[in-house]
Parts: sequence; C-alpha cells; structure tokens
Amino acid sequence: MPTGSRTSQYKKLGGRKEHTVFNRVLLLLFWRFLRECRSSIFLFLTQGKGLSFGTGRFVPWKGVAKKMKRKVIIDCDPGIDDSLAIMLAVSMEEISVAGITVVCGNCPVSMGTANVKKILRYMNRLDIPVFAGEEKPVKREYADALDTHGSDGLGESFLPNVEGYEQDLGAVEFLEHALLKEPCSVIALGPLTNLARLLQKSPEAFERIEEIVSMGGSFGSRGNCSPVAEYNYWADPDGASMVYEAAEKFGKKIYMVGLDVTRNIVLTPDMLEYMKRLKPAAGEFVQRITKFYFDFHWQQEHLLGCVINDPLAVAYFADRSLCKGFEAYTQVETEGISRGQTVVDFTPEEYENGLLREHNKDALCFPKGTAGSLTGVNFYGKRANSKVLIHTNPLGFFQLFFSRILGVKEAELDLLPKLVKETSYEKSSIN
Ligand SMILES: [Ca+2]
Repeated sequence: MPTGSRTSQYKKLGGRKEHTVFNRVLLLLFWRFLRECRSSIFLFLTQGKGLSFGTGRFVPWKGVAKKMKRKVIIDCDPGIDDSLAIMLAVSMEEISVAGITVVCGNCPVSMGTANVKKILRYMNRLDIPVFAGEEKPVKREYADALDTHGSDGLGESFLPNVEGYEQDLGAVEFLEHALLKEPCSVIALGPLTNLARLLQKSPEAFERIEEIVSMGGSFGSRGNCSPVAEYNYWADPDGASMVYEAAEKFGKKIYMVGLDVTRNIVLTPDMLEYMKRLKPAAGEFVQRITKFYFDFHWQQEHLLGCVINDPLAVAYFADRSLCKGFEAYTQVETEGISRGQTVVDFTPEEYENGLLREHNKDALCFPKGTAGSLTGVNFYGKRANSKVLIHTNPLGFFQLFFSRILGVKEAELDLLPKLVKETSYEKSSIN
C-alpha cells in the first residue's frame, strides 16, 4: 500500500486506537440505553403502547402501535362511572373495543343499553355494537343502584334516546361467538352475571378470554353495600363466585380492581372546572352526567367530589403501571351477612414481597408461627386465581383520563398535579 494512502496516515496518527475507544464508548452508551428502557421495550412489544421514559410516552412508530391494539369487550351497567369508562376506552389508541355488553346492575338492562348508545353517540362511535344481556342475577332478585346513579341511570341527565342500532344477538351469545372466533379480553365493570352465564353456556368460549379485568370487590377497604361488600359482587355474588372459581379451574387470574384502589380516584369540582376550561363542550358533558353523583357523595359521605370507580379498570388494562397488587386465591361469599365479600387467601411469599406487608402494617397482623413461617395465610393451598390490586397512582390515572377524553397532551395538564394532590380519600396510593 502506498505510504501516502489514507489508511497508513490514519494508522500513523494513532487513528485505530481512537477508533476502538470511540466504539467502546458507543457500545457502553447503547448498553446503558437498552438497560434503561428494557421494561418499556417489553411493554411496547406486548401492549403496543410505545416506550415510556419518565412520565411521558413516546411512540416511536405510531403505525406499529396501532397494529398492536389490544382487542377487548366491555361488559358494563351504565351507570355514571361506566359511562366515563366507556368514554375513556373509545378514546384510547392502545385498545380496540370489539363490542359492549350490558348487564343488570346500576340500572336495568334496557336502560343501561340505551345509556351506552347515548355515550357512544356523544363520542361519535355508534359503530361499536351494543348487546343487551342478563336481566337478573344468576340466583336472586335484582337490586338496582338508581339511588346512586339517578332515575335514568345516567345522573338524571335525561339525554335523548338513540333510535336503532339494535343487535340480533344477546350479550352472552355475542361473547360466545366473538370469543370462539378470536380470543380477546373482557373488562367487566358491572356484576359478573353475563360472564357467569357465558361460563354455563360455553365453557370453551369462557376459556378463550385472554384477560378479565373486573371492577369489584375489596381487600382491606370497607364495602360500599355492606361493611364488607362492594356493589358489583354484592348484587350477584353467585355469578361472581362462579367466575372466580372458573378462573382457578382454568388457570386464569382476574385483575381485581376493587375499592382499595378505586376509592382513590376522586373527581372533584375543581377538576371538573379545569376540564371545562380546557375543553368546554367535553367538560360540560361530564358535568351533566356526574352532577347527581357529586350530590350523592356529598349527602352520603360529606365528600366534595365523586369516586369514579370504573374508568380505573379501563386505564389499568391499558397501563399496568397505574395499579399494583399481589396474587391470591379469592373466593366470593354468596350467603349471609357477608354476601358479596371477597375472601382473599395469599401465600407467605406474596406477603413477603413487601407490598402487602407495607399495606397491612397498621391494620392487620400476621404473627410468625413456631416454625418461623407466617400464620393466617395460605389456608386453602390453592393456586392464585386473581391479582388483587391495592395501590394506585391517582395522578397517573387522571393524566391519562383527562388527556384522552379531552384530547389534550399530558404535558399541557399543568394544574392537574396540584388538583390531584388535594384529594386524598384513602392512603393507598403510589406516589
Ligand atoms: Ca359499573
């Protein structure tokens, strides 16, 4: 090679050495980057939600994220908070709502079905099919919650009915057909009657449910229908019990978004005002359907605001960082004064993972047994059929909720941290 060539000159100047050092630095930086965002990459690959850095979200290739939307059926009983949950679900690019099934709960099925259509019309999403489901619980009389949700089930907003859009199939038939055609997940926001009937009619379809996220039950929190029971499981404890038993049988885990976490999700008058300032039309619509709920919480609990349970289940389905909990074997009591109570049995290992121990340090006591093992746990020795969520992140939730239903960027919600901080209903929140 000629002495004047670029390569020999490069060698002469010690370029190879510099080149090697440069490569090493690059490699080190790349390795650190990979380590930093490995969980985000996992979420990206499994949920199609983009990479998360800090509190922001970055979708490197929007088209890919869109293709990886998670398909879900929403089973609900609208219901004021169900309606907010539907608004959130149909606003999220991370999920695709294949259909909405209605069950008797907060209001009768015909009223709930009409309410879903009213919400879908407002969201301009009447393309999503709505299916009327079970009109009464599996074994007992139906008890509505119109005292909480208003005589029209939608906060006495008395929005006009949507004519048409009837479906030939009932909710259970739709669930069966849809699941046998293609597995998908179910977000259950009401009593579990429709899912219990699906289980009876077509266990093979039930088995094809990918994930069940259920707003219902409670672990350490007091009930809202009795000292120990939350409404959805209290309303149809037999249906809920069947679904939890089936989850154990089929090796599934129900994500239990119960009162422990939802009671931290309080929409306040100031937040509502903020919504109206940001997007007047959307804010006024939310105000119209929640006013009755605000009044109810004031009268019943002396609370300036309302607990919106159901949207947290939708948000958690899309973003697992919003709630934390532990795996456990859960049963639902069907009789007596503790009807609808979730009886949660967990292993010493789950207790020792820290979250439960921290959660219970002031409330409950699990003494060590003589052999050094924890007593009062793992009574049944059964495998976990649930993930019981006990900690949540209200700010993270409201950032998602506001940004999606109002169509604004999270970064623009500058007042939200202060407004959320002022609402500490219970103390089981992730900071
Ligand atoms: Ca509901």
